[in-house]
Amino acid sequence: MAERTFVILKPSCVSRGLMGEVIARLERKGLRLVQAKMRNISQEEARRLYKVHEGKPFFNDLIRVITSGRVMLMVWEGRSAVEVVRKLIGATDPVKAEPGTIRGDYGLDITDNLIHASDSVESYEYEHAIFFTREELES
Ligand code: FUP
Repeated sequence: MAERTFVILKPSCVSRGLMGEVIARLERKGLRLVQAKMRNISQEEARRLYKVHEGKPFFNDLIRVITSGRVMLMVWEGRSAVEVVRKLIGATDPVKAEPGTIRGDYGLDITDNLIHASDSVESYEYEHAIFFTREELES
């Protein structure tokens, strides 16, 4: 099975009408969208997702941003999907992200940086299981 990665289009990406743009970029690269759903994330889910950032100065802002509206939860598949999607989204801080990357082209705020993507296969395993059941991800 090709590698999979977990992606969230954050509330600002949805409300600014950038979903199609982002999905098109991942599709054009050759990645396959395995599953997607739109809904709000609960406080509890957000705290599980960002557990590694607990106690950091930006943690509360991060939870506020990700729970502030509907998000698009997605699983993508393809060769080295984790690394490829991280490259396409760009550096965490949109000011530092290269032009041509998603954050580099559409963002300015470091916390509200449009998109989340797993940074390793281990992160994918942990993150996707918060939001998707095994049945939902059967090919
Ligand atoms: P990334 O994997 O690129 O999303 O970045 P991190 O895992 O380092 O951070 C997770 C989220 O925390 C980022 F999407 C935005 C937020 N963050 C800040 O708000 N300030 C920081 O200095 C670092 C991260």
